Amino acid sequence: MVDTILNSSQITDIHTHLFSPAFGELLLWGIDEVLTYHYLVAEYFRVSDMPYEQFWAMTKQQQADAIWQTLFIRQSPLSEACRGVVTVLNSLGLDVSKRDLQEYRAWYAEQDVESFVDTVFKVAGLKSVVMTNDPFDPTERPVWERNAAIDPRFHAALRIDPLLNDWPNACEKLKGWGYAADAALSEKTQKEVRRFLSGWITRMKALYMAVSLPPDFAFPEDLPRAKLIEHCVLPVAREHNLPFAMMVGVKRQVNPTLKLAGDGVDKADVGALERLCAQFPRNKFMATFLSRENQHTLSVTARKFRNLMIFGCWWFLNDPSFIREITRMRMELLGPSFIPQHSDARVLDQVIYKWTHSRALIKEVLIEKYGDLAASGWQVTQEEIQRDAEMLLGGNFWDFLERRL
Ligand code: HDL
Ligand code: ZN
Repeated sequence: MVDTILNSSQITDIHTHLFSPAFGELLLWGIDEVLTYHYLVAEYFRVSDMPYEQFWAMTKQQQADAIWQTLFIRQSPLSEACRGVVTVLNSLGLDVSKRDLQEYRAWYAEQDVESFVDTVFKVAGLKSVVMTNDPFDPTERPVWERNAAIDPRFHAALRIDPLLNDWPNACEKLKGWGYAADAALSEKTQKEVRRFLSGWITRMKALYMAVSLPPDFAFPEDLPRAKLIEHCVLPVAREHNLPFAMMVGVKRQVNPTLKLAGDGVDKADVGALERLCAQFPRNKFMATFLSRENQHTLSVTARKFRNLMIFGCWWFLNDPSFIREITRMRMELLGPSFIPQHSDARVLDQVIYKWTHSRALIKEVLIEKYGDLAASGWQVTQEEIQRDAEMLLGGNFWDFLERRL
């Protein structure tokens, strides 16, 4: 019964890097994009001595060929990212026993993006996804400015890394867009930043504001970031009643030659989040941490603050061994009052594997926990399982957006 319900419940994928077809080339899809996902690029360079610049000079297809030969033919695709490619191909009805990349390319060549979106949402069991939308991105910004028609299954999240993590440059950009901003972050500038944020939330119909933060993120801290969070982000979040999502622990560009694949991880201070939740009880916070070592503290912190919704097994934690461990721990500490997963998909096809794999693991934990209850005479009903599944796979997110603290 749990199996059927978990497999049939529709998902809201609360953090992705996907774009609706209206964003044109920003929407990545197809086998060559799947194979050149930065997770696979990092794994490719572990076993290839090809000079970095030679790889980056190749076409997308040549890069995909190199990755296919190296990670799928010369060795078994045993990593989670490689396994994911196999799951995608198999779920789309392609014959993986043939290991014939040309045949897969030929199949993809017959697909069109609009119907492929429908196919992928259906196969992955998605109701909707939340994009990552950056008004500082020169490719994305014009799409918003021309009010393009966006597929209603694709919701927006206002991503503000440049504003918070690179204030001097962001300040110059704001000035160029007509905001009266000064690097000293005067009261007047704070007001202008609030106007900027509020305007983009309205334009995008953003469901939340998000930022990724380094392992040494602190609050309070004597940096523009803390001032911007306290005097700009949080007041605007309260005004629009939307959460501020913090994704903490990424060490950007530990190996810049890997480009997007060059980021690393380190343990961060959950205390910064704890102090924000305590100091701003009327703000709603979403949080995910990148380091496995932070997960228990994060779950305990979520027990202390009803204005904190923790989510996902992010990036280097989006692997079965960690998803199992973290979801079990969260269920034991929080009951079903958390968001177990987001896909973080960059390529549309990936939601198929990221959700096929995670659904199975969430199901496994639920079966175990329902079994524990049954051992004490508490037999869950089909309706109760359906309710719990819907909470975990999207309901908790939408309810948290509605809550007014
Ligand atoms: O900052 C983020 O949102 C991360 O998810 C990065 O985009 C990262 O490159 C990624 O795609 N992780 O899965
Ligand atoms: Zn992401």
